[in-house]
Amino acid sequence: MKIVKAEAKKIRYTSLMVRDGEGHSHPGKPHEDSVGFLAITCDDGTVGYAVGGNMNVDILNKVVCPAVIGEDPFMHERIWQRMRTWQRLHSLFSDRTLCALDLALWDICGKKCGIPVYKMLGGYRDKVPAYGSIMVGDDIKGGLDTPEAYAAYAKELVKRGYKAIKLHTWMPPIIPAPDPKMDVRACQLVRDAVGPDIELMLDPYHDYTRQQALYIADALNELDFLWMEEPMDEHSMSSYIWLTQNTGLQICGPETAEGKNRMRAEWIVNGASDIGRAGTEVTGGITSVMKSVHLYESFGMSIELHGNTIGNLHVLGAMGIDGKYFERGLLHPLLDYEKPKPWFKKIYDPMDEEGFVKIPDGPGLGLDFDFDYIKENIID
Ligand code: LLH
Ligand code: MG
Repeated sequence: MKIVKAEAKKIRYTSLMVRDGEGHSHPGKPHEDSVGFLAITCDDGTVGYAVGGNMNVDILNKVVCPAVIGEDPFMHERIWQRMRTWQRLHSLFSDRTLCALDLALWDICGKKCGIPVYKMLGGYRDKVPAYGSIMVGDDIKGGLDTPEAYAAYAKELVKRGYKAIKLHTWMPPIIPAPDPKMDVRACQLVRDAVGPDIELMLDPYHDYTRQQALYIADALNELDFLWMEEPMDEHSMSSYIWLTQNTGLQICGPETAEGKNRMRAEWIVNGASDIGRAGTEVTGGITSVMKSVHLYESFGMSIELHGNTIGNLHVLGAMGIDGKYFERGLLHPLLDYEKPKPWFKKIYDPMDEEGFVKIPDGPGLGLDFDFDYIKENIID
């Protein structure tokens, strides 16, 4: 089996999300936007797809797609390793772009074998509990503008079936300066609103000082939070070692630090977090996350995956270690998470009333595309 065609394009759509100056997403006025779409075709007609995830369409078409023509998609590890080394000098070739290639290749392999990707990886479970991941705070009336607004929304999420909730709190430019006290107040009110049986986590401003991070961690420990993630710049591993040693709260990470499984190995041997973290978009696809999963397992650690990606769902279905949750979100009172993006016929992560998401049962990634929409809205 050989790859005969590989091409990335963009799909036009109406977005309801805007990004602030620091890149955080919030609800906004409807406007035209586009999303990347990669299709890889084999000589027997099997096609693998990846969509979104901030893939760089230009790098895919100039660097990646020409390199995979003629390759056997089942020699997947070889392709991934080769592309990984190419990232060094192709400075715009991000892990998110590598992830798009990786997903399309896994999709092909699963489709060819007629089974879902999580079973190709070695299946462990067919559903996973989800947590509601609340969007970064804002200044929108009826949105997430106050600690009280978080508490009211958290109550709604519990009614919807969530057994665990994570807050992302306020960050510049929404507020002039990050505010640890406001973060703790929101966490306190959410704990009061949902009671002791809901698991809670916090992902605050990502550039606090050690003292600010410790103040929040100790307060959250009193509130019986499960973990805090990325309260400081992850390039300072020493700061994470210091925080992990000084607080009783579990620290989860690294999330955005570059270096895939190798950076995670450094964090493990240095004791820089209690819970590991990786994700298909931030660490270069399913292939990469599985390496981290096995790494954490070998050190007796659990790992929590970043983001609501289709790839993460399949990895979660193949994880025999304690990686408890699928991150469902980002959720916001003014947005309808249950509505599929226009290029899909249905969402891939519907959640039942008990708070579980079923792993799509394929074949391949099991994505249900609306090809009529895609055809009409593809940008050539
Ligand atoms: O900063 C943000 O907008 C969020 O933290 C976002 O990156 C989110 O995906 C995250 O970190 N989840 O864990
Ligand atoms: Mg995070």
